[in-house]
Amino acid sequence: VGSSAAAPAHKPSTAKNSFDLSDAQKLQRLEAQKTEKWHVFAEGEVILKSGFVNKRKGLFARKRMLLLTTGPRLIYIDPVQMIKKGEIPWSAELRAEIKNFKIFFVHTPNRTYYLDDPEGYAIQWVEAIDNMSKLSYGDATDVTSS
Ligand code: 4IP
Repeated sequence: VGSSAAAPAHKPSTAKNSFDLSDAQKLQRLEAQKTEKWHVFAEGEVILKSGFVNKRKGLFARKRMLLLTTGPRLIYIDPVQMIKKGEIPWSAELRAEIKNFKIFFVHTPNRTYYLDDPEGYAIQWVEAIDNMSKLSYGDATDVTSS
């Protein structure tokens, strides 16, 4: 595969937080993830956060496994049928909003996703999504490398 010769370029670590993985970390995490139940849905990406949420649409809510992966992507799965039901489309406009410890929203230009984490970790979801958004699209105040 050898392209640009020897120099094992001493790249400084550019990791800015736990979501900003180096290529080596990514490979390592992917390898470890292979045995996990949700790995097949991650489509080659590293799963950074996963958990059950109720996704409300209209009158009803559906229980889904939500995966935040590198990419970034937000994938939701029907955990009974074990099929991917969809994905929240990520863009620079995507915003997460906390309503209370269980309920959070993900705003996209065309739709707001109403999500509820029955275990009460909504804040962790919002922080994780915001982190990922900053890493991917900038607008970081405290995401400085040095
Ligand atoms: C469905 O309601 C589910 O909430 C779907 O979620 C949702 O699709 C459908 O919205 C909605 O009509 P019922 O199961 O009560 O019919 P899921 O795909 O997770 O099963 P998405 O994926 O878009 O939230 P529409 O508008 O997409 O059809």
